[in-house]
Amino acid sequence: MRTRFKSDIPSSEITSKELFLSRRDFIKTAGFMGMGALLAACAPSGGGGTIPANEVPGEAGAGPLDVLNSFEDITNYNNYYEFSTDKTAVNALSKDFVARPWTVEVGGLVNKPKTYDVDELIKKFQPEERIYRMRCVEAWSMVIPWNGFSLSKLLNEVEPTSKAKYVSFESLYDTQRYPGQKSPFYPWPYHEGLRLDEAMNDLAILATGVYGEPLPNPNGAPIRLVTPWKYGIKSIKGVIKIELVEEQPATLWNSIGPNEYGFYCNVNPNVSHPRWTQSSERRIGELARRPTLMFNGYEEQVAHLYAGMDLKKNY
Ligand SMILES: Nc1nc2c(c(=O)[nH]1)N[C@H]1C(S)=C(S)[C@@H](COP(=O)(O)O)O[C@H]1N2
Ligand SMILES: [Mo]
Repeated sequence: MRTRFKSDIPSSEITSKELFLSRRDFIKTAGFMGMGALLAACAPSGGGGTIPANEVPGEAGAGPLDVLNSFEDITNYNNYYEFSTDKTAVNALSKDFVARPWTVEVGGLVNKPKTYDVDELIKKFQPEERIYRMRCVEAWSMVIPWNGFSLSKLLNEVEPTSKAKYVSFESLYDTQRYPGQKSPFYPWPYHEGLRLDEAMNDLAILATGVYGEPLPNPNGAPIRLVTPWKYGIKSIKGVIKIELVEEQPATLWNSIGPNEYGFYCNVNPNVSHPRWTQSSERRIGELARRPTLMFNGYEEQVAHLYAGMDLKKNY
């Protein structure tokens, strides 16, 4: 079990020694919990969720406590339409998916385009642990200990040209391996996009693992994007292609429902989805709803990216 830990919460945000110490305790516990969750494969759902992950100082000083979700939670309640639109069916339907060999093509407006084998990426960029909140646009959330590396490391390697303004991501298209891609209702393959400065923010990672295990099939094996300040929709799974482009790229959800899903998809409790509120959420494993935080609680790290923008228009 790995012991290295890199938190998404910078030490500058840690407001007291007490909080720092509780986080240090958590760091030790996290490794243990990871192991426990993996060994206790038949633990009830939510069984891993008893250890405080981190306390995020909110506007009033302290937000609600975050608790790490169990491996079972994280791999049994998944949006992955390539397999199914039923979140509880994805695990079983993805059981036989073979995620290797797998290549990721990185190109477009770059000086050094290259197609990487996924294991080459893992070796080269040395995934670290990143514990992030994941907030789905459907208003449920989890806390997930990813293993991954900053997307910026890969982008720097291929050297975007001065013309590159956006990053476009594409998932695998393979109707033999993804039964859900037989559905004519979605413009496959799944595609997503970020502005280049968003993509370069250190919080944006390519995840290749969960709880120190290779990325499970329901979570987008072998490699997926994670942008924790945005709705989960943006965190595209099963990535095969990353392209630097000049114009804002189309995204699957924006092309299906432009009035419901914008390009940005930043978590924003003040901007409702046309059909439901985004001001609160259901954390998997908890009974009461909790308030949704601006930028999912990562305001300090990302708010500057949107300075001067009307976040109601650019939803
Ligand atoms: N390729 C692909 N990526 C995807 C999706 C999908 O259906 N296909 N669903 C998205 C949505 S809506 C969410 S909430 C997250 C869920 O990630 P998780 O199952 O690892 O929690 O994946 C995102 N990435
Ligand atoms: Mo989602």
